[in-house]
Amino acid sequence: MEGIGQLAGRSLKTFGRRKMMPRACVADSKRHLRAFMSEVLEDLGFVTSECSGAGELQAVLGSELPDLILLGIAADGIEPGRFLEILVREAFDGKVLAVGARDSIIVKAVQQVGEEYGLAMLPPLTTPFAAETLRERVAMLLPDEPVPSPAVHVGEALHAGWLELWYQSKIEARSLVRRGAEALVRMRHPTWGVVPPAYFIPESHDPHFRDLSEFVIERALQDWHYLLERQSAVDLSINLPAPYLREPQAVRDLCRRMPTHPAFGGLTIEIASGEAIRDLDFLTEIAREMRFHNIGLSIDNLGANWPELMGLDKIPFIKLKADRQFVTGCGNDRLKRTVCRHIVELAQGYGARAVAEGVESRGDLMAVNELGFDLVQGYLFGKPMPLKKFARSALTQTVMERG
Ligand code: G
Ligand code: MN
Repeated sequence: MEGIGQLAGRSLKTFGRRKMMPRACVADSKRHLRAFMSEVLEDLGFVTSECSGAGELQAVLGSELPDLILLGIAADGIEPGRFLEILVREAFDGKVLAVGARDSIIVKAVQQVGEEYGLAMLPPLTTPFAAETLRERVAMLLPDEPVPSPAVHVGEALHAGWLELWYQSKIEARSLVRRGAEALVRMRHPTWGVVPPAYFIPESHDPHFRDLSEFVIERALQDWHYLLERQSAVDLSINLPAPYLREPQAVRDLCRRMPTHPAFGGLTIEIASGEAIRDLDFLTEIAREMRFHNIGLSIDNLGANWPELMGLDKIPFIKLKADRQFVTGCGNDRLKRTVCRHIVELAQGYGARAVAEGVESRGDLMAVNELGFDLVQGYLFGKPMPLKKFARSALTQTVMERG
């Protein structure tokens, strides 16, 4: 066991098993390079900050406490000599990763001087590099266990502006053309990094429950305009709890807020299957008004509870989405396939579209195509990603090679 004396000398952030997300500071004089490297590091699980020159370094070291500094090196970039001196003077005890051209003399010099100064220089990363190479280089800084659940209050997150919507494409099963995207709420917490909603969705009696739903609606509409400007109109789906729609004025407000822009193709509201089935009559009541405003309801995560939708005159949903538990791996699992088949049949019977979520492999895609799903969604086509990245990726990539 370690004695108190030894502990006292260590900073809390490195004590014992890592309890926090690692932090990285991306130092480069060019803004677009900083943005790119930050994005890669955030995908790896870092909380990032940026620094555009030696002059900012001291402040960043003091406020951000980075574990890693990515130092972009170019002839016309940051003055690496001054930069290293500041790191030494401030007794920086994290790692330094120099990034630069393969045969660059400056990169070699930085490496050598950094080592002589006693800084923990990682082997330099030469450009162009693959994200995987960067991951290997910084692997020792990543937590080896999933981050423990942060008790973050959603009210605090809303107030601090930590919430954002991430987007995952919805793809037409047969043509593999993108047909829309689902907006998923994420928290970008300054300590914990990106936190999925399981950790912060409030209980329905929590007063912030309503605020969170309103945030999702408001942001999705903002983002719709952003995507329209950057690339094209994207039909968005958002997730809302059924009890929110029962709030006075909620449905009317929602209808009133729909864009009047001619490119607006409609909004889908996904409602968790348990809630949706419990509230079927009410949803049927509001579905009509919503249809007039180009809002469609979808049942989300439908699974073994599919029989509860049998034998009805009609359902208020334009889409039925199969839970990924029954989609991922359904190619070689008859039970999963049976559930999926029933969901597709239900959808067809009610004139709704069947959506398969959790398509992770080509095998899954083949299976859901065979089953007759209309739309697919899943890691095979991309994980949910921040708005800007989503806007860029949709511009540069075709969804998948056809064939
Ligand atoms: O509950 P809802 O269906 O709205 O949430 C979708 C969640 O499923 C998102 O958090 C998303 O990250 C996750 N997801 C989407 N596609 C896949 C996939 O292919 N595999 C897995 N494991 N998760 C997925
Ligand atoms: Mn959903």
